Amino acid sequence: MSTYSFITVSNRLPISVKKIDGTLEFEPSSGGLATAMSSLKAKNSVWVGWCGIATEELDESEYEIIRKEFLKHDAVPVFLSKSQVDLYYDGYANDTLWPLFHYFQSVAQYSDSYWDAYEQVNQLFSNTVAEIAEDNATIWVQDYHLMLTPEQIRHIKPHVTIGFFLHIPFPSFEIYRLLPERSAILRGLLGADLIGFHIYDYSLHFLDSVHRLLGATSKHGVISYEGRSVQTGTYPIGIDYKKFERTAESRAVAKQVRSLHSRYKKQKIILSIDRLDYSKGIPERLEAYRQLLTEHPEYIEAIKLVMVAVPSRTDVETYQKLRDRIEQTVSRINGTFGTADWAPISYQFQNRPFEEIVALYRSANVMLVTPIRDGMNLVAKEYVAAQKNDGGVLVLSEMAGAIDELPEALSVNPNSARSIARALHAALAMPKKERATALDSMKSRLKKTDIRHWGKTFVEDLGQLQQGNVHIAPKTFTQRDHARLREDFDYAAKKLLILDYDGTLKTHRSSPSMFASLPSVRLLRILRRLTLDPTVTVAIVSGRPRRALLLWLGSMNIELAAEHGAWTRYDNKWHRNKTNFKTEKKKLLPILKSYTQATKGAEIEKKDFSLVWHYRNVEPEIAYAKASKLRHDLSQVASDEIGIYEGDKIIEIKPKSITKGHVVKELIRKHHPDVTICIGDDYTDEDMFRELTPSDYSFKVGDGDTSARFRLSSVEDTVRLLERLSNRTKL
Ligand code: GDG
Repeated sequence: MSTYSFITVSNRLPISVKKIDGTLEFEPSSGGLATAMSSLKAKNSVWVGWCGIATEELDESEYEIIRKEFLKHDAVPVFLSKSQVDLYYDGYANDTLWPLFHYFQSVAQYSDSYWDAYEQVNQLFSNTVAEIAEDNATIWVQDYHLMLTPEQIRHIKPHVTIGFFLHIPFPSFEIYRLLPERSAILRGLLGADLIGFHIYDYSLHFLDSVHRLLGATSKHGVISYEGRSVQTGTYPIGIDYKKFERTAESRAVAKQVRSLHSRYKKQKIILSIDRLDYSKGIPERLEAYRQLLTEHPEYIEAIKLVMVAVPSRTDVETYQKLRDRIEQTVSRINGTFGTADWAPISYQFQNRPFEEIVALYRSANVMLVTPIRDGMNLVAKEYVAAQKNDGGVLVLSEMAGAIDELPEALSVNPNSARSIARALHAALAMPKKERATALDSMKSRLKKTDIRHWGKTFVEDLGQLQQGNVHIAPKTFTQRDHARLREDFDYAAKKLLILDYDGTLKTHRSSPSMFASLPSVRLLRILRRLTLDPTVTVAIVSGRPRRALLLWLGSMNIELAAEHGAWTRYDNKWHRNKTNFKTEKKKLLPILKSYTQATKGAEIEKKDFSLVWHYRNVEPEIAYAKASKLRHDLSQVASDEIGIYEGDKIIEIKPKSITKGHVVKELIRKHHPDVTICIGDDYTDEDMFRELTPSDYSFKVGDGDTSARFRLSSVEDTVRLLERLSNRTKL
C-alpha cells in the first residue's frame, strides 16, 4: 500500500460516485477547498473522504473499481453503510452539531445512536488515514463532521502533524455546554497541532470552552494540554477570486447577462442565493421584501427578487418543513403584489450551473445575504468578485463571518425585517460613485486574501509548528548539555542547588496534606549525599509552610525557604519576613471559607503568609467558574500589596513582596557559587529563573511557557539528574 506525506480529510471528496441504472458513474467536482489544495502543490498528497454511495448499493467487485478510479483523482474513499450515513451525517453532524453551532438550540436533536455512529465513523476515517500516512506526515482535517479524528489519528500515529479547520461558527460556552458530548469533542480536537477558525470570536469561544470544560489553560492562543501545545488561529476562508472575475468577464456569461436584462427589462434585480438552510435567514429575508413592497409601492413592477434556494439535506425533516414555509411565503407575496405582467419573486429550488450563478451575480443590482448565523459565507464574496467596478450593492448580515472583511457592505441585523427593508431601499438608490468606492476596497481585499492564500497560510503555519517543535528541542536537556554540566560541576569550587519541592522533587498529590507528599527514601538518600559534600549547598525553596519542610527535610543540612521565602532557615536558624499578613488574612479567610463550603472537593491551606484555595479535586466544569468568581471577589477586598495568583489548580493569596526570586538573590549573595543549578515547575519558580544568568543551569519540569534554560519532562527526570550529580560528589 502506498503511503503519503500530505493528507486532506473531509466528509466529501472532490470526486463522488453514483449508481445510475446499475452502472457506477463518477462525478468530479471542483469546490473551493479543492482549488486551495491544488494550488498548494503538495507532492505525494492525497485526499480521504466518503465516496458518496452507501455500501448496500455496492457489489463486492465494485469497491476495487471505485478505489482505482478515485486514485486517479488522488482520492481515497471511505465506505459507509446507509445507517452510518443516516446517523453520522444526517444525524449527529447535521441534526445535532450544525443547529447547535449556529445557535439554533431548539432545532438540535440529541440521540445516543447519533453519537455512537459519529464516533464509529470518525474512527473509520482515522483508520483509513493512519493506514496510508507516512510516520511524519502532515494531515489536514476539515470541518464539524470529523472533530474526533485528530485525537484518534494521533493515538495510532503519534508523530504526525495534524491541522483542523472548522468551517462553521464555534458557539459561545453557554450554547456549547448544551452538547452532551462537549468534552469528548474538545478532546478529539485537541489531538491536532493547529486548530483554525474563520474569525477571532470563534477561537475565543473555543478557548473558553476548553478552559471551562477541560481546565486546560492557554496563552496567546496556545493551549497547554497533556504535555503538548495546541495552537489556535484565525484563517478567514477566501474564494477563487480570479475564477469568478474571469468567468464574469467571459463571453458566455455576457450572453446570459444580456438575456437576463431582456427578460427583466428595466427591473432592478435583487439576488438571493443560498443552500436552503434555516441558518441562512430566508423567511426573514422574504418578510423584509414584503415590507419593502408594502412601504414603497413605487417598486411594484420596478424590481425583481431572484431567489435561488439550492436543495440541501433534503432527507432531514426540518429542511422539508422550511422549504414548505418558504414556498408558501413566496406564493403569498407573488399573489399579493403581483400584476398581470409582473411577479415580485422569481423562485427556483434548484442547483444552477456555475456560469448561470455568475451571470446572476453580474446582473444583480443588489445582493441580499442575510444569514441568521454563518461561519463565513462565500456567496457574499463571490458577488463582489463578479462585479464590474461600478456594479451593485452588497447587503450583508452582521452575523456572517464575512462581515469582518467586507465592512463596506450595507450591514443589517438579519432578525430585523425593518432593518433589511431599509438597507434594500438604500441600496436601490445608492449613487454610482458610492457603489464604486465600496466595491473597489472590497475587491482589492478579496483579491489578496483568496482561497489559495487561505490554504497556503494554514499549511505554512502548520509546517512551522512542526519545525517549531524542533526548535524547542534544545530546551530538553541533552547528553551534550549533561556532559557540560558534569564538567562545570566537577571543576566548581562552590556549587549551589536551588530546588522547588512539589511538582519538582515529588509529583503533585490530590491532597495538600504534608503527609501525602513525604519524600521517597531514594530522594532522601540523594539529597543527603549531596549535602555531605562541603563544596555543595542544597536549598529547598517551596511554597509549603515551615512544618512541612521540617518534617520532610529538617534533619539535613539544607537551606530552607518556606512559604515562598516568608520564612528562611539559613545555617539552621529561622528568619521571618517582616511583612504583615495577619490583617489581610482575617479579611480574606471568610470569603475562602464560604467558597469551600459551597464547592465539593475544594480545600483551604492556611499558612503564615499565604492562603491557598485548592480545587484539584473539584469537577473541572464547576472549578473554573468558581475559581474565576473567587478571584474576582477576593480582588474586591484585598489591598494593593496582596497578590492573587492562579497556579496549577490553586488560587494563592500572598503579599506581593514575598517571592522565591528574593530567596534566590539572598542565596547567591550569601554563597557566591561558581555554578548554580535551579529546578522548579510552576509559575512561582519563574521568579527564581529570572534571577539567574544565562550560564546558570535552570530547569523547568513539565510543559508550559518558561524562562528556564532547559526542560525536564518529569519529576523522575529531576531525581535522576540529581542522582547523577550526587554520584560525582567528593566524599
Ligand atoms: C459552509 C459554511 C462557509 C450556491 N448555489 C449554487 C452554488 N452555490 C455555491 C456558492 C458558494 C457555496 O455554494 C455556498 O457557500 P457558503 O459559504 O455561502 O455556505 P455553506 O454551504 O453553508 O458553507 C459557510 C463555508 O462553509 C466555507 O468555509 O463560508 O459559512 O456554512 O460557493 O457559489 N453553486 C452552483 N450552483 C448553485 O446553484 N454551481
